[in-house]
Amino acid sequence: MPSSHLPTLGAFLDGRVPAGVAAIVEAFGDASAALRDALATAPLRDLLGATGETNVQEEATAKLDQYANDLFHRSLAIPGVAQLISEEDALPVVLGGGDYTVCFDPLDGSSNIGVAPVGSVIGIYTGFPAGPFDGATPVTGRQMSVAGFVVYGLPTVMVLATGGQVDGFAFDPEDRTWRLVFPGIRAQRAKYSSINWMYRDRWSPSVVRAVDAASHGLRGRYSGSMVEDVLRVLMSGGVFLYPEDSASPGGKLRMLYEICPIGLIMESAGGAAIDGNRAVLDVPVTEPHQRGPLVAGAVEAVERYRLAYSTPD
Ligand code: AFP
Repeated sequence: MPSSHLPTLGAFLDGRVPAGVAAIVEAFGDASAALRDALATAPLRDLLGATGETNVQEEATAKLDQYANDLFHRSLAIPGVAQLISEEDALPVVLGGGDYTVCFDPLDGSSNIGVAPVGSVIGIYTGFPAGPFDGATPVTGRQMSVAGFVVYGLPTVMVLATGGQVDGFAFDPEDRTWRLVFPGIRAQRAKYSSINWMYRDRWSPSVVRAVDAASHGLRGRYSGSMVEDVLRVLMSGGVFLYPEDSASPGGKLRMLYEICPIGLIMESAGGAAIDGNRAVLDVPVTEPHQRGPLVAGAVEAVERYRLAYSTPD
């Protein structure tokens, strides 16, 4: 059955966000659709494996990381975009005048390429100082007007936070459109806890206490792709946790293009997202690749984490 009865992404955005923002979201949608095709045929197109290079995060760059980064750069370099900040680039790429700074993770969950769903994440910010972002003037996630992520699963789903609301779209390969399929997503009561339990011996006593409190009575699910776990948290109820640990004392995930977009989506869906104490959207960011802890999901589970985390040892 054709999906033509369902609103398209363009129709949904029309009048809901400024035209400049709508153009960026549509460009993100187009690049994601093209990446979906590349992922679906990667073994046939010699797109699996590593490039032999490492990125600014000192991670081995997968061929698809590079492919995705080039694709998003080409698609997002449009009028109105002042600069692009990508997980794969050491420095922000300044494009010129414009109101928007677009931060993105072109391929989230690289360790799952070819074996499990991966994704892409975007945050559209306003009010960044001119020129390449160097943190002289801190920014926060509250400066985002739109945040979104795509999960390249079956179906391929895009989740968007616009104007304090969260909606889900599915990609229709027949007419290559994004269609509104999950309007007004609301965070549910927690059922699942998503965390890498293998790191337990790296956690401080307060993190151990807080993780146990947040996860109490929940079932475990962890994929290694933040976007897949967060989609489950949104659609089925739960909490996603990546706390600081002895290997990543400041946290592993990155603020501008992982943590803050998830924070805006979770808060807009009636959930919560903290760094252990405060909302991640209130954390000052002073570096393009600043890292931080993240606990995001159902309010009751996040609150259990915060209370246990702040209880003295
Ligand atoms: P990669 O994109 O480098 O694979 O990292 C994925 C990620 O940022 C996030 O998507 C996962 O939730 C998390 O890292 C997985 O990290 P661990 O392998 O340390 O559990």
